[in-house]
Amino acid sequence: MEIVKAAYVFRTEGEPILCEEFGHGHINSTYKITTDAGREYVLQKINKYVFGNPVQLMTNANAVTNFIREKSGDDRAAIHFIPTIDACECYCYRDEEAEFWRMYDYVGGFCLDQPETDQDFYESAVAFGRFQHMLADFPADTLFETIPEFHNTVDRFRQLEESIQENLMRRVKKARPEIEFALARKERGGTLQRMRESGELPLRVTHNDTKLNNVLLDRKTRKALCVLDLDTVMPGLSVHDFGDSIRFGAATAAEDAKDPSTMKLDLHLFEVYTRGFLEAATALTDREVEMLPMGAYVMALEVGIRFLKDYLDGDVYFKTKYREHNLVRARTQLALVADMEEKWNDMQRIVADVARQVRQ
Ligand code: GN1
Ligand code: MG
Repeated sequence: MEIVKAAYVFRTEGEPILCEEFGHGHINSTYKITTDAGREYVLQKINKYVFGNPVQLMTNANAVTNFIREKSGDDRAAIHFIPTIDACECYCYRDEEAEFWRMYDYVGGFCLDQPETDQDFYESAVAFGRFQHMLADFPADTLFETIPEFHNTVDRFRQLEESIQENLMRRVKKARPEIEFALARKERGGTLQRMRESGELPLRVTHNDTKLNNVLLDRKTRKALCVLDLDTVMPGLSVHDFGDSIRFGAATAAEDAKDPSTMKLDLHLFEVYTRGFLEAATALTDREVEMLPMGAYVMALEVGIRFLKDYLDGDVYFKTKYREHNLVRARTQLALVADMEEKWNDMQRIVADVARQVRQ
């Protein structure tokens, strides 16, 4: 494809000669740029609709990556943003259409949508657990809230109800079973938000998009190199970070699998992840550990209702490939919620057992 113009405003080593679409995130547009010096970079256009303030987003991302690199003394422990030619302080470029771009080093490695082996998933748990651990003494209150109320599930339900009322696209009828299923779980869905407000769960620096495909793995060793996608780094709850990983990676089907009956929680992978996460994130409180299963449950429910709301609104937030894509995603995610309800006692037992083995 033609080289995206923004590729030329960053201080790359060599001139851009190749531009390819890259990855399959739902939010930003991503390209891989190769230069005549043989260097490779990732170039991204930040989605303005989702992120109202890209400068704040980049300020967070820079602060966190610098902190991790300095603390670990390991240059590869976090991604490197590339400065712009005009040396913008926040390492981003605003083009004439007021679109924001950023670039970072492509360090090789690969990301997985589904774990191929237990070890892959374990590695991602260690990566996100380590992220949590490394940032335990980062001043969380200095970070911007890039998407206000991002994991406020109580507010997510309010927004869903608003969309049902508006019924903008006349899609409510079609989504009736999913709507009923979701609304019946509104009270339980608010559990963590209430614990956050009461201070029962501490505020942490969280990643907020801890899917397996946001962990970069080394091609040879398959060990975690670093975590990617720092757009949603903000103050939040550790159990949300844990939960997002589970709902995505310990699931037996893809997020948009068309047959919801194929979507289950894999208890074995749940245990694998719990182990890696608790081994690395040693500073969690007992209450946080106890609420890990609730983190998984609430995250599946929350993303389920976000897909559902977006379907009702006419697919304005998540990129879709076909008309019912968001409804399919919602249905499949809610099937995972139902399966977690079946497996609730097992989830709690596993967390308690692993915690006993790992935490002294
Ligand atoms: C979005 O674009 P991606 O896949 O990194 C979304 C997440 C959802 C996810 C669902 C900023 O992430 O919250 O869990 O889709 N990111 C944002 O697949 O809304
Ligand atoms: Mg993301």
